[in-house]
Amino acid sequence: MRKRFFYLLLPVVMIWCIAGGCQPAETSASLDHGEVPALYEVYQDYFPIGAAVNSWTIKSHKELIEKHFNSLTAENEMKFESIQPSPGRYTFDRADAIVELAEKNGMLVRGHTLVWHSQTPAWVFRDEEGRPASRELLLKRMEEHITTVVSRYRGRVYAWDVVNEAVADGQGGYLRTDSPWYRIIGPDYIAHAFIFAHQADPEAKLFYNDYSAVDPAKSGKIYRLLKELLEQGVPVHGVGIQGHWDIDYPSARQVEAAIKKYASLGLEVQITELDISVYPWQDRRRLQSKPENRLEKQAERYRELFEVFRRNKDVVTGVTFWGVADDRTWKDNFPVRGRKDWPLVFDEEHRPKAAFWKIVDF
Ligand code: HAH
Repeated sequence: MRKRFFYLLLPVVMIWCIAGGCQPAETSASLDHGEVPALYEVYQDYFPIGAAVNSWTIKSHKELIEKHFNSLTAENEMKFESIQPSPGRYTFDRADAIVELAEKNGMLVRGHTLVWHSQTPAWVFRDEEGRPASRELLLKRMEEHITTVVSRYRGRVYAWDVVNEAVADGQGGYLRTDSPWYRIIGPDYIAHAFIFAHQADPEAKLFYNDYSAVDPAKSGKIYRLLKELLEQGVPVHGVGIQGHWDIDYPSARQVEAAIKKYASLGLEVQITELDISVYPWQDRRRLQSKPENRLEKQAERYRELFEVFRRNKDVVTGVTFWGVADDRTWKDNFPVRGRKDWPLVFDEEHRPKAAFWKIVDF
């Protein structure tokens, strides 16, 4: 009886197969490459591979996160406004959930970020009467915040972006003067932040993190800042090059030059927020559908950049993507609100993109 059923079904299956039904799904990944390797395993001999995650993606992108990454950064959940929204009220739940996911999977955690001009509540910079806080008050708040947060994650967060984006953009002066930290405390707020963090966790690696960190003008200023901090004996161990780049910019040579320049100070270098937009920076237009030609170009950019990272593995101690997959990325709102972008190496269906294969086939 069972045998007869088999013979009846056989021609049906054969016709279905000839018609293409038993071919693997039409993704470039499974057509060209078969098994998808775990990204972090491919880079085992180079550096940890990280992703920025948030309270939603640790659920919606759990499978990808657990398979491909061995380092996590909280996209927003460890920022000042998330952790201490009002004076003395610390809300660690969402940050804890990310750290717990990492620990469950034996992943590293990068802490992001302790002192930044953005995503910091207004109360931080005001006194009880609503007047601008004094230098003393703000330093006290900085110390308390850093001590509380860094101590809580001592031994669990291995590296901190202690200060984020303190240097002025290309045309501007040296340090960013529109930061309330700078305006109220003065330029030594940066050194203080590192010292407080080091006291709270002497084992943690402490980073200065910034964007445009491979531009000649800005990298000169970042280099100067780091050199001055080191000369003053401030505990700074590395520089985070954010890596919010695009299909035209910057060149691989420029990236390599900046890595070598920072490393010449004896610092570690990490790429902390990597994504490659399909839109050149000046371009504010919207693409309505997925731009296949630009995705090819993007894949090529990823290839040449990872070649640089691998070649400099003695100083490059981590590469983190700013997101997991193209269905959910901050670039969908930056710099043009509501404009779709496709900056990562996994697509909207969580499948590996051409860019993924370019960085694993070497
Ligand atoms: C980064 N800034 C921040 O470090 C990160 O915390 C945030 O989630 C996204 C990007 C990049 C940046 C910006 O916020 C504003 C202007 C230029 C670059």
